Amino acid sequence: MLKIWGRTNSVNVKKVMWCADELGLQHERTDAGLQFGVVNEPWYRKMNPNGLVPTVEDDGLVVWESNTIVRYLAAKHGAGTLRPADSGARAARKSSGAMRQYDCPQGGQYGQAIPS
Ligand SMILES: N[C@@H](CCC(=O)N[C@@H](CS)C(=O)NCC(=O)O)C(=O)O
Repeated sequence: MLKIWGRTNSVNVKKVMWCADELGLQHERTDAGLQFGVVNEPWYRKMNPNGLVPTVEDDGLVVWESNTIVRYLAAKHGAGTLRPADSGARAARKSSGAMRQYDCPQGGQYGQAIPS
């Protein structure tokens, strides 16, 4: 089952939860970040070296950076819905910024490469 780490009052975590719900994916979420801690635990830092939320684990694959997670889930589960079959429509969606990143002010960013 898809595992999500992150507190629900984080917009970046909400984005991933929205995506999982839209795709009808069963998932298990664990509070992490701010008052919940967790993000500075060595095992968490091994998954997400930025020490931020969200992070997900899916069948052994760890993915972090909310937009990367959304693109990964859409690519895996969203054919014809969140991932349009037509490459032109996909390009238009990217151009529109529909999945544009929301960066929290404290966020240090560097991403992972997941083919779209
Ligand atoms: N670019 C990152 C930003 C992640 C980020 O800044 N997350 C914030 C919450 S919105 C965070 O982890 N803050 C520290 C904390 O909650 O402990 C992403 O999109 O995932």
